[in-house]
Amino acid sequence: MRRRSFLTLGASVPLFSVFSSSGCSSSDSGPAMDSGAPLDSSTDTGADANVADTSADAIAEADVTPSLETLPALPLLKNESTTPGLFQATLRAAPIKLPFLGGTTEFWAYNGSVPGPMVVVREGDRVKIRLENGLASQPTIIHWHGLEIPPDQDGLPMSAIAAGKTFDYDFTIPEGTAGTYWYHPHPHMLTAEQAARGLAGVFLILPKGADPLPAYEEKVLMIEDLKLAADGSIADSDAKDRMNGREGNHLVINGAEKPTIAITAGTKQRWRIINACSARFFRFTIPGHKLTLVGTDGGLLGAPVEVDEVFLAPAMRAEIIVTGTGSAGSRVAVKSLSYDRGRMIGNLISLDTDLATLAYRDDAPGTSPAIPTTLRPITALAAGPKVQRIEFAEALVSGEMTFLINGKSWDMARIDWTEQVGVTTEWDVVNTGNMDHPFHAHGGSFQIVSRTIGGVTTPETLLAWRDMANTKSTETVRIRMRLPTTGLRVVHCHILEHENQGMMATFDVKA
Ligand SMILES: [Cu+2]
Repeated sequence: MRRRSFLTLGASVPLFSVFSSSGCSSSDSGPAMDSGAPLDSSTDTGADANVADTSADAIAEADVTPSLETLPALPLLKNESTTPGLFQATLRAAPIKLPFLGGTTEFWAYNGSVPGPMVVVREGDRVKIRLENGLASQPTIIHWHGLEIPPDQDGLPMSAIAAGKTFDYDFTIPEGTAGTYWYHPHPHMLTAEQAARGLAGVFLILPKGADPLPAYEEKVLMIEDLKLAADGSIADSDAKDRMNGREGNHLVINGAEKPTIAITAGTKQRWRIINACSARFFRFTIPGHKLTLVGTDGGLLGAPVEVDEVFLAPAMRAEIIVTGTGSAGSRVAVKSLSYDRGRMIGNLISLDTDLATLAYRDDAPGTSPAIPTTLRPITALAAGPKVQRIEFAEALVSGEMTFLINGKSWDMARIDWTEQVGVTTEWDVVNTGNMDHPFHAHGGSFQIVSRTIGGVTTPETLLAWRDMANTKSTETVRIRMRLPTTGLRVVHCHILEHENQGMMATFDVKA
């Protein structure tokens, strides 16, 4: 089986890649996802049935570009069920030592892999995943970021389990929610540390019916930000990290630093990009290439939009079509452009950064089907019966910076406001602070209606399902959200250090 040779090859070229401890074992890794074929169903339990056979390609690339690593495939979380429509698996969070940057780093990982294994399920599937907390002493819980599932399955801090305990998730994937999601820990005041130490993974929902997009070659790009100390260990967060949000010294995609992504001239590829960083804001672009935005946090758009760049605040996702307009054998940097996210300790301006290399294969140019002009219907939500104000603030309290929502630090025992199930709610997310705060709501998807800054209101022109909305200093973002289930939900800033320090609020969705 050639996938094994690919992973073995990867392990023998230890440049920057983080590998699964079980990476050479085909039984654990499942089908490779750096795929030359479209993704296939979760309910397929045959480990090899959908193996994307790009290993020969990977070997050729490694031969010609020894200084850059091919984008690693994400391991798949293997479905242990043989029942159609049921996905059953275990995720164990535990410390593990993995080779990285020529040394060894202790990560905290799901099933020994950084990023964690990718979950691939289908709309309508029942998902039964057991979480085992193998961490030495901390409680943990998994939040399925963006999934529209009941509050007791959502992984709220209130659901955290102690070290050594297990939590059995059991939920059904709602129809109409196909898209690119992810999972990460959410225990009170410990989310930032656990994510920084490696606990996060991709969660893909495939459509139940036919995919509106043709079967382009697919890539999943999980961008993470690792901060290593001089000895190769994951660095502890310092005061600056807690104030600004933690930025690391190694941006990695699927565990590889500045990997090479192969494309055949003339063809199109579908990229699913996940910003899993705590405080990195990307203006994702490929110079000389038009990108086609086809999806956001909550799945496909109504129609594709041609763009020069894609903005990804922390926790945001995008699906784009990359059209290989370059020539065979050429290479171009995949970049993030400079971005100013305000002021806290210093001015928070990131410079142009190379994220990866798009490398055109030497083979003969190919072709791909055209991108459909429409993808799926999205109906704009109507205005709600009230407008709830949700205000992000930074405040000095007793000489210490605190991060607040509506003037309060999160309290697990407090309900901050109520909503009514089945009624669209309208929220004004107001940023009175000095820096960007990326807003996240649990429990489903919302639509951005408008943005107001400097007294000027700009209607949002892109009708899209999201669970993230970035707010800039002094900006108000109006959103509308559907609330399909009752129970407690939270909203918070997705700079995880801010969430840790209280920038979170609880609302109760009443029957
Ligand atoms: Cu924040």
